[in-house]
Amino acid sequence: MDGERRQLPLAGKLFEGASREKRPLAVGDRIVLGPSGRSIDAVLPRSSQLHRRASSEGEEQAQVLAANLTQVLAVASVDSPPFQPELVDGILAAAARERIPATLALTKADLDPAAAARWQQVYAPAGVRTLATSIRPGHETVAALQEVAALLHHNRTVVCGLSGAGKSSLLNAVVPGVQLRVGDLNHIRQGRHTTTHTELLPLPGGGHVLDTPGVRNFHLFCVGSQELQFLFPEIAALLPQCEYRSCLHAEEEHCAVRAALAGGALAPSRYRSYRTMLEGALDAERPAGRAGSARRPGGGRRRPGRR
Ligand SMILES: Nc1nc2c(ncn2[C@@H]2O[C@H](COP(=O)(O)OP(=O)(O)OP(=O)(O)O)[C@@H](O)[C@H]2O)c(=O)[nH]1
Ligand SMILES: [Mg+2]
Ligand SMILES: [Zn+2]
Repeated sequence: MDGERRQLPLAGKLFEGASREKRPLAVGDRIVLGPSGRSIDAVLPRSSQLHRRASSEGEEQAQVLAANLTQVLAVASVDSPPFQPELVDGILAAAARERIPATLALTKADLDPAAAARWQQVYAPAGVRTLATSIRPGHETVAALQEVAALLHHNRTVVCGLSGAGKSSLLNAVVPGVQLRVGDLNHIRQGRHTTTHTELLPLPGGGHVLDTPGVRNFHLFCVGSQELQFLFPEIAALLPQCEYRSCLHAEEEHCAVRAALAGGALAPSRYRSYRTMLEGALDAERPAGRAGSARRPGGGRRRPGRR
């Protein structure tokens, strides 16, 4: 609303009908005002969204963290708190699914530069650009911080990661004129968030960045077991070499993905994340009350010309 802040109620009809979303409106949504201009009448279709499975009980619902994005910046510290591959891989997979380009900022590189370099090697085969950053006075990674600033320019970027990873600190360092509240580590160790709601910040040179409260997990919402591998580009690239066309790279024989893992060409953490997500997807595909009855990995047709 051209920088104007207004608090408006949502029209009742936005709550009607069967929605699989926890809330009808997300940060970054474009809206239509009612005739009086005093309520939100409709939410326009989204060009993209970053969403995860809501942690509520009952029917599976989606929680939309941000809408209408051109970019995702996953933020994970190399230490304090420790790097959590499954969380990062969840964010990257959710972005891949929406075809939103994603970058990974490895923050607090000053605490463990070697770990930052190791994680960069893990994500290079996945086609994910990684930037090792530090904002600690005297240890600033000037070039990488400039790259983050350039990345944000003219984009609509959501910044997402664990609480205490340094998301707000990173934005304070790269966005001129921004002074977001930053947490102290004791506070964070007690499980408290510093950023408590998503903040949509206009950038001086154009574009927006959305600073979000930390997430503890990032489970994908409704991803099919066959679709999942395509959210892990380095795994999908090996599929043509697996014996079975429908290989899920779990227990199947002559699987190129498991061979790459055994040979050290595939990062164990990436494969672990894939398997955890695969189990979740297979569980969701099982008819209720028939545990273990969904199609198990290993079925399906062999490729022509193979034994
Ligand atoms: N050593 C070091 N500490 C950092 C760095 N960046 C951030 N920190 C510290 O990490 C702590 C958490 O930073 P925040 O920016 O509040 O983290 P956040 O990800 O925004 O946390 P939430 O808002 O709770 O999600 C603060 O104590 C920062 O000083 C860094 O590059 N190096
Ligand atoms: Mg924050
Ligand atoms: Zn396979």
